[in-house]
Amino acid sequence: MAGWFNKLKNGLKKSSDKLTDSVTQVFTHKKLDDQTLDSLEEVLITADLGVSVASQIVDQLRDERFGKEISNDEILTFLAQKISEILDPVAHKLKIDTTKKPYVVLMVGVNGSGKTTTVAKMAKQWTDEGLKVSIAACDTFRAAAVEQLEVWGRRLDVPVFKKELGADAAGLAYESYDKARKNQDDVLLIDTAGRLQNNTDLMNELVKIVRVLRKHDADLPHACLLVLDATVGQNAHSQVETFSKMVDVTGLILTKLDGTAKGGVVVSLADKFKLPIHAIGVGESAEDLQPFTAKDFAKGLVLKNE
Ligand SMILES: Nc1nc2c(ncn2[C@@H]2O[C@H](COP(=O)(O)OP(=O)(O)OP(=O)(O)O)[C@@H](O)[C@H]2O)c(=O)[nH]1
Ligand SMILES: [Mg+2]
Repeated sequence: MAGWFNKLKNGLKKSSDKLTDSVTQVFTHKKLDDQTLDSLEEVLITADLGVSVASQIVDQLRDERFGKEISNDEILTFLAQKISEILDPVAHKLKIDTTKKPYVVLMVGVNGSGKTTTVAKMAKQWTDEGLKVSIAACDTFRAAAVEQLEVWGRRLDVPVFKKELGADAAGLAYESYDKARKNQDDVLLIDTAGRLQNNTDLMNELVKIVRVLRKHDADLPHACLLVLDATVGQNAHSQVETFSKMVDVTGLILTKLDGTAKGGVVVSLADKFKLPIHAIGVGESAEDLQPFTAKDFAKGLVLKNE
């Protein structure tokens, strides 16, 4: 766990440096006055925490400490605490109901957000935990996506269901469920093609995948995870809105937190949508996908040293 915290901390370095450096510039042995609070609010908005979170935090700080001296460390500790409180209600590891056989997890998101990589990482982690996993390679647009999953499938000894390029993704999802059920698999992970929010055809295809899966069972998919690339910052909000209109998004996965100064977006997403955040990615290898924990993330985002 200590190893993971360091990895998280290193991954969040860009976000954390940006935030702590700006906070430090605002608070240098100053009494907490209106001007300082305004500057802090601006810093938090610039760090992608969003207007609502920024004003909540500043209001609470005003209530508790207005007119008093406050040190840089105190302010950072206060921030970490408040951020942790906002994140805590949404930090849930995805719980697989192993009575389902298979528990169906549908992965959705815009192009390049990290769906296929995340499918591979989750397949590895669940296989390591002793679960029987299979994968439906329903991105039938890109041969590379299928190949990427087949490499993992061979490595993990996990079946990868596929069809020819250009095949109907919904049909493949439907048949994959049948196969996974016959195999008595614990989990069926369904990868899908990337689709931009404004691509109506592709968005409709996603709706079709869900509709066709539900011919098996109205509860399907058991989880629909929206994979968001944290480097897009506030654009992630419109991705949640658009995808939620088309399918019942049950949870979020945030990737590429290692390559961005926009890690604060996780806090604004948690505050606005209250959707569970199941895991975060801070790198490309399997162990770089980890359950999301509020306290660790808040500390990683705000505090320079443990
Ligand atoms: N640094 C970093 N890179 C990541 C992370 N997750 C995914 N990537 C990289 O992001 C790129 C895109 O990942 P994919 O998994 O192919 O994304 P996708 O959503 O399947 O893309 P499409 O199928 O084209 O929509 C790859 O180069 C991944 O290695 C992460 O947490 N950190
Ligand atoms: Mg993909």
